[in-house]
Amino acid sequence: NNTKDIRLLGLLPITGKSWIGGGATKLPVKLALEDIRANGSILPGYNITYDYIDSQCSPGIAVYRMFEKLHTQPPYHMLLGDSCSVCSEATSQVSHLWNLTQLSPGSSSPILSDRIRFPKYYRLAMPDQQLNDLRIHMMKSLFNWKIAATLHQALEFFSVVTDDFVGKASANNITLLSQEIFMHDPYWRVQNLKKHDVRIIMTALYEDKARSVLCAAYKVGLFGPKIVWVFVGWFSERFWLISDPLIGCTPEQMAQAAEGAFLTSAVPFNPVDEIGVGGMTVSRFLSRWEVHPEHTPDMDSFKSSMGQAYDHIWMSALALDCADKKLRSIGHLKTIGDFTYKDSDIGEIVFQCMGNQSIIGMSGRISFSKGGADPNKMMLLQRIQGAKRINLGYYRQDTNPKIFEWIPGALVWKDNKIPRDSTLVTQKEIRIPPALYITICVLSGLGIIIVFLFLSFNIYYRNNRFVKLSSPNINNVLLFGCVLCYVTVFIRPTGNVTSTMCQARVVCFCLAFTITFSALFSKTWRVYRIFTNKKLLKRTIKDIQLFAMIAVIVMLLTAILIVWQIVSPFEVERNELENEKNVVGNDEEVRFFVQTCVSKQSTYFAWTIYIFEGMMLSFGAFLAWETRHVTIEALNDSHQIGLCLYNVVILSAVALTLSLVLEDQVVLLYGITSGFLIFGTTLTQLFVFVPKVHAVFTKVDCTLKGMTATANTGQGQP
Ligand code: ABU
Repeated sequence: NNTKDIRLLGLLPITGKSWIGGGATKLPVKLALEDIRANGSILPGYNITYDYIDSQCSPGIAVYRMFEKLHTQPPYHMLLGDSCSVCSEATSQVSHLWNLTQLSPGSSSPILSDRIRFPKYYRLAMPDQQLNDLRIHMMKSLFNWKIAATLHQALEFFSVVTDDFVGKASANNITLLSQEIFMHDPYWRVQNLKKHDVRIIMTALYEDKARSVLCAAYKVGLFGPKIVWVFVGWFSERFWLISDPLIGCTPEQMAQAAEGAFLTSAVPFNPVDEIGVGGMTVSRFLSRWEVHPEHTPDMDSFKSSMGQAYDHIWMSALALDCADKKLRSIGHLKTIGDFTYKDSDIGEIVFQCMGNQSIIGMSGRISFSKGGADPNKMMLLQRIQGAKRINLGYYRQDTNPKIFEWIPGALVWKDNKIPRDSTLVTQKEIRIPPALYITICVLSGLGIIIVFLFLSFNIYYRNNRFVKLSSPNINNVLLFGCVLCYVTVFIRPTGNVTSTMCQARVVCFCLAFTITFSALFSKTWRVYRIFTNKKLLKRTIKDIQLFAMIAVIVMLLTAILIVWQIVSPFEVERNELENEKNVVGNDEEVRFFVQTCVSKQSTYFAWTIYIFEGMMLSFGAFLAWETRHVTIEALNDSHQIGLCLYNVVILSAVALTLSLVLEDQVVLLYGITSGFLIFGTTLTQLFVFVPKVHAVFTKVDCTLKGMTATANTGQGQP
């Protein structure tokens, strides 16, 4: 028996954590070997055999066990595997030193395309960075998502995939809110994603880490219909339900966290129902696999790897057959069966033959582009819906432009709502409600009518002795101040405000207050001057002097206001109201803001005005106190001034306190301050004018004869 063995060595991740589909690939390998042997035309005169090691998806173990095998005789003719990229990377950096060609059925790390680092390496899997095209298409064209985040395991494999996504995202105007990397426990990275309020998360990791991520997502609350996790589709069929006591989540919790996640992968089987190697269609292949006595239900978890596993045996047999024929055709002293690890020329021929293979496999049409094995495959989009993986559609790279073909009715959103890439925030300005504004304006208007009634009274009875004695001209100035007070409330503090309106409101109010009280106090000053200085009893203090006094006070105030607006003019500022949010509908939020008047130095100038007005009020209080015994009712307003002061101090104190407490409640604040202003102004004019009206209509005697004039000068009675 001269039959020589053609020996294939498989590197299978059978046990371990990251990906353990190697065991399940033994059955399609067996089917392929049977079919090749039965074919008869491939490697005639040779007996093709397959041996394997369990790499445990661990680079160290893969290299160690491969070395052990390669140091035993007879030599292997080709290395097959690993299906874990980390093992493929480690082994294929050295396997070429044995002059071995290495073919992996399932490694998908992009870096494996590097011919300098991995000189004799081929793979049937599409590199994962190509899946980014589908992910970008899904975001941009399918769901109109423009904001995402990335999370990847700290391995070169996943860093390169993520870098590729970052570049493509940037080119497509997709904003990445956060890019998280983790080595062992992803909890804090997931927590960080939650803090960034991300919705769409592109992951690049092994499936054991995917479980840790989903468990962390459950713990931090980053799951549910608003959250979209995107994983690779080469994970085992129900990867999220595989129990792992180390991660600390129940299957129910994992199911909740995984629900709605998307999965992207290359299409695992030939989408065309055509006869391929082995003389079978995909459906025939799958039915053979399913009914095989060695088939077990747990193999179904890795069904998507079965086509590639079958095909890679065929590819290796065909490449070795090609090399054997080539050796014979060039009259080489050796055949493929005589290969030793020192035969670099034979190794190179095998490598070239592999690169030239082209088959219709169970996983699709396979051929290697120049320089690598990166087939352009159709891609599959899946989603976890109802705790099952559902195929949603295919991304066709063979069309120009590339298109996505939906499987009708497959995609079912919760409540028929597509999740958003971020909360849809609508900004709404808080304005004074028309009803409140109109009410305030009507009340203010009524106040102005009262002002005009008192003005008419003053004019009509200007020759009445009582009215004459009460300084009607100064009273008219006071009434003018009251009108300005009423006008102030017409200028709204929020809603389409301009800096001019801001200025107008402050100027109007300050002038109103100053004119009203300076007019009131100027009259009292006249009484004070007359009754505290006996020489003046025979002299009159003319109205013009009082006007001058009012003018000086008003000019001083005006000077402060002018300097204020020069140094630090009012600007309209938009204030977001953090506590005022309304969550509505499908992840929509209404955030409220107010437009308010601000001046950077307002504290200093406001306090200057408070002190100025305070001094004026204090002086007025002093005059009222000093003239309290002057009982000429027509002449002396000291009692009314007392009431006005009491009124204004109480109202101002309450208004100031409320304005601090209700800083954000602009509407309430406007209502209260306007109410106080109208109330205070009305009371002031009523206090001042009602006694006069009453005196005129009841004909009070106001001749000097009937009067007692005493003033507390501190020197006893006059
Ligand atoms: N067949 C699973 C792919 C995983 C990897 O490339 O490591």
